[in-house]
Amino acid sequence: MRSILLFGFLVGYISCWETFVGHQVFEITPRNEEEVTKLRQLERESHLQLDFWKSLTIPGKNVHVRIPFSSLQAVKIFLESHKIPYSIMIEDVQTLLDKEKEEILFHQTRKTDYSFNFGNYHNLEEIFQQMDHLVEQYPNLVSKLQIGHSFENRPMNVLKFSTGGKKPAIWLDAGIHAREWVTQATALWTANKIASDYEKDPSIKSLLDAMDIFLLPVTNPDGYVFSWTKNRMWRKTRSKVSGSICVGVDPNRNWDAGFGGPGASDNRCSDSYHGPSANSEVEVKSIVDFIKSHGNIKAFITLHSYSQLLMFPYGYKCSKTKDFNELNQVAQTAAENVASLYGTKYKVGPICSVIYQASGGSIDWAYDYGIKYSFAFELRDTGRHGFLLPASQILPTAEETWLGLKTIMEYVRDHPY
Ligand code: INF
Ligand code: ZN
Repeated sequence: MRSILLFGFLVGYISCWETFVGHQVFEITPRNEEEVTKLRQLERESHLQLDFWKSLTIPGKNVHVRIPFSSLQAVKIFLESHKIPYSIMIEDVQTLLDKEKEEILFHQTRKTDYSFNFGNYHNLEEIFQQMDHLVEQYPNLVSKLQIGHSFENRPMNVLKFSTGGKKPAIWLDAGIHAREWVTQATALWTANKIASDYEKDPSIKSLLDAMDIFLLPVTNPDGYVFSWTKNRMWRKTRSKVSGSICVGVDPNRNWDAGFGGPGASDNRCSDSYHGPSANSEVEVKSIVDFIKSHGNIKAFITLHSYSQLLMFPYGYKCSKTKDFNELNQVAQTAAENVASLYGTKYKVGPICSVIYQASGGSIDWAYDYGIKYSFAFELRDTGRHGFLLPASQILPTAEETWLGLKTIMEYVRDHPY
């Protein structure tokens, strides 16, 4: 065991690949306010380098936290001495990473001609190639537009689905958080679904008769590349400011909606750092500018993972929106339709009550800007694999998610405002 660990560290060190050998993910459920307070103390110990996959909120709600090998003893002793119950959800994160890599390679070597395997994970270059390929295959329906560029100058490539003319439109984005790989994969599958089934599926035809769809599969391209090449657990952008050793801003805390309020961090090293100012991230600014200049976006849908949730505003405050009843009804129906395929259960509600108060989120900005139908999905799973969802689950995830997306889009089509 020891030599394996040592080997892992060395390989990681030499290749400058972040290694996760011996890292475990704990599920912890604080039972009362004291235990929550104790866990808040633990969270503040930055030297432990804890990565909260699922944040600490209130008593009774579970927390998922990735713990580096070197902090395991300290965390166990802390939890046990305060009698806070926990269980090990993932025994060794690196084992899951190795499996993921193996699965990617396995699918690649079985490839014969040019075919794109939507049931596998793909790097940024492959995703961009496939987007171009879709435009070539379906030139009358699909086009590509670049709405801006990332901090490291990668294009923000959007697919536009339109039968012509300028119609009211749906915005759909994925991968604002780099490590949530099933979202970029689901977005790409969805793009292919819309394009390839347009002729044979009357429900898609009827959607596109009334509306255009804009789809951004990789909202955070720099982070995505980084998650493929250096650190699989990367979440933020890759923007740098002078005077800090820490890189990146949480792009889902950077929107101009309660910016800098509760549920965002002003610590540059935090994974939920809100950034120096609203829209400081060029990726966020590009989308905001695009939405404003389009002027007729009727729905704003964003894909995250994991937790199986379908949420609507608000996150920056915990009061209900005036559209609560309608949004809740739409989301409930969408969630039922998601579950109808494989039984995957989603929880539905406003961000603040379903997860936690979180400021600067995209759908809050969209809603306050006037886009009534603003929703955030958190796709599979509920923690068994977390961000490291096996590639074998991409297709079922995308298929069931499509049923939810379609529910929302059809509702928007039938309820013009
Ligand atoms: N979760 C939330 C986050 O950004 C989801 C969320 C959505 C918060 C919308 C606020 C607004 O922290 C994740 N997990 O990123 O995927
Ligand atoms: Zn996310």
